[in-house]
Amino acid sequence: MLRNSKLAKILNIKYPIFQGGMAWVATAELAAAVSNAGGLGIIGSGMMTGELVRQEVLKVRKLTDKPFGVNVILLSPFIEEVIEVLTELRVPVVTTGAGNPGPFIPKLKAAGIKVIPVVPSVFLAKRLERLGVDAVIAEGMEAGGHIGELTTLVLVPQIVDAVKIPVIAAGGIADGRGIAAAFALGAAGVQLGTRFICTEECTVHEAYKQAIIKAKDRSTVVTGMKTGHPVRVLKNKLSRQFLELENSGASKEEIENLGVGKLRAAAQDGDIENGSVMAGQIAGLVRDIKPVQEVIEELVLHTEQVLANLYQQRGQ
Ligand code: TUI
Repeated sequence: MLRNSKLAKILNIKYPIFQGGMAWVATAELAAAVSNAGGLGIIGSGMMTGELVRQEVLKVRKLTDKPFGVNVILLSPFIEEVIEVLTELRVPVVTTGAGNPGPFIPKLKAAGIKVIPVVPSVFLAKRLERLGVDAVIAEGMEAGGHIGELTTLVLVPQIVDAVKIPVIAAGGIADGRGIAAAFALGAAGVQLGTRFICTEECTVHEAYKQAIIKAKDRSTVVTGMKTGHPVRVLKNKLSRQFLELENSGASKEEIENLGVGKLRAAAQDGDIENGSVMAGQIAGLVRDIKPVQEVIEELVLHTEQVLANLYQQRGQ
């Protein structure tokens, strides 16, 4: 499954393991390390300008000759110019988040780019399949950052049944058990975010990594439920301020303003009390910081062990 994956073959990678394209966190260094280790490294372009995205793509190309991806956030004010740059540079894969990428699909496909959007529902998965995307990432609300409503366990099999293109499972996966479970649900691959933050090659501030290492099962919370932009973060002073403001009946604008610049504060400056420390519910399972290559090798071996044990335990 991991070693003879059809999806991996289509993408010209070794294992169908994607690294989530996390804004401010997934830089060229992390993406290149994941691609060099046989997965699909993905640059998180977040709210970058076209020019900054160009520099990051040129950097990743210096660090690896393997395929890589760039994630774009459809809420970005620079989305048009970013798509322009990615088309010009003919990056191998574009993943999308936080919206419907429909209008950009023809342009990206015409440049020979594989388009793989994150979808939070069966409806959007079917619609984007009709528009010609190559695969979809079904991301459950266990994930960190901007999320949908459904959990991975219910979302993945429903999307698998609704489309013919490959489905990549995301949200709540950080080890071989999670990967084996995703395959059991019919996924062709997996995407992990939180696990890859705690790697040596990830350039995020050390305090951000330590906050994830310290996290337990109930350490995350969802803010922004009332603004229509729900975001999962580690509980801290900022998340408490968010929830207070939301419960006080403040306007959408006031609530959104509280978030401005806060991901950068956490990721770059290491302000893990007043910054937005986006992480998934699986943070409690992440206990160490290791080189990317070790993480990927361990994931592959662990998945194979879990699957083999499942067969041996038949009849239990
Ligand atoms: O996109 C993510 N995770 C993110 S985006 C993000 S935004 C950001 N915030 C502050 C600074 C920098 C960046 C943080 N984390 N995950 C993928 C994802 N996409 N989750 C949910 C969705 C989604 C939601 C609605 C995808 C499509 C969608 O469509 C609605 C529609 O318009 O049909």
